[in-house]
Amino acid sequence: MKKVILSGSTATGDLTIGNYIGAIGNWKNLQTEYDCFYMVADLHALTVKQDPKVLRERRLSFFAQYIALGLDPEKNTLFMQSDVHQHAELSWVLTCLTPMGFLNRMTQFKDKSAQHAKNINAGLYTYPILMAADILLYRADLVPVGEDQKQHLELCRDIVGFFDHNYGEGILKLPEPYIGKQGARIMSLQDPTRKMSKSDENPKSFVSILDPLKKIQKKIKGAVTDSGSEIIFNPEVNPGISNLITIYSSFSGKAISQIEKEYAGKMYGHLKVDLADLVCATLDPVQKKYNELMNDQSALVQFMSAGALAASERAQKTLNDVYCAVGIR
Ligand code: ATP
Ligand code: LTN
Repeated sequence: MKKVILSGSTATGDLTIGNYIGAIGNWKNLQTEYDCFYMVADLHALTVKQDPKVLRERRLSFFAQYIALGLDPEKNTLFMQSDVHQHAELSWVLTCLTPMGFLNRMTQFKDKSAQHAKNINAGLYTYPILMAADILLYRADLVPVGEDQKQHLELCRDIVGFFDHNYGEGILKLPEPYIGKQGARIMSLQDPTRKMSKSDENPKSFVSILDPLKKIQKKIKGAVTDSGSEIIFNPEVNPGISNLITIYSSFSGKAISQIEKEYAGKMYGHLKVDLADLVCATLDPVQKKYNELMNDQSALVQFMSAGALAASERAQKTLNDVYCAVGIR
């Protein structure tokens, strides 16, 4: 039996090279060795204000972006979170087990509530519990995420502990994080001390995988770099150029030390030009594939319903066990 993997990305904005390097690139490498469930977290998107029309269109677009980035719907179960009603149901049971004190520690809540000061809704606060339900429904062994999600995964593990203590062990599976070795955290191109985020209000801070290639060139060449001039990886001292080196290393497969050697004595501008070309060359076929998929949406819709069916079958088994354990079946 293959081990089970579950992961997802929130349906906000368009996927960025940060999401690709920190998450989806790794997911792709796992698709033959593991039984993988990858979802578009559209329920999670509701924690921040959404235009219903835009969100409706983005659901399909996100699904197409997953496939265009190399997730094979024949090898993985790709699905939309809201198509599987069990997520919201398990989330409620777990909400009733989770102490508020645990949620108070979540640093992402602090960041996001500062960012969305006019809309600090309860969903933004309880969102890590929905994320725990996402994972636990599939009895996932491993959860590949970027470093920013490690704390949420710890909370998920704590919730399993509470559940075991109250209702007995073996009903929920304790998941492990799976953090890719390299480029786990890509930083904003405008403020390299903050992570690159697809919902950042400054579009110059991220490269979206669907950005026109000319725009990508501009964004990378306009990335904020440090006052020094040497191309040396040291995020504490040179966060800007170190971030570009990390991106270069992830897209080229070259070690950071190798890149430092190749650019010894060269200017920041040299690296930026080469990096912009490399990112464009990588994303060009992705964009072509994306356009193909969006031009024939019937295939997308078919993949989506097949994914929903397979996912809900597995999810329902766990939900039944949980409902029995807590006494409502
Ligand atoms: P949002 O701006 O809506 O919070 P996001 O860009 O932070 O979105 P998520 O949907 O929260 O992206 O995350 C999807 C996956 O991408 C997660 O596994 C997350 O760890 C990873 N990820 C997000 N941002 C980065 C980043 N800058 N570097 C590396 N990995 C990232
Ligand atoms: N919270 C995640 C997206 C997400 C997720 C998940 C990741 C939702 N549910 C389950 C892994 C497992 C984020 O990256 N913001």
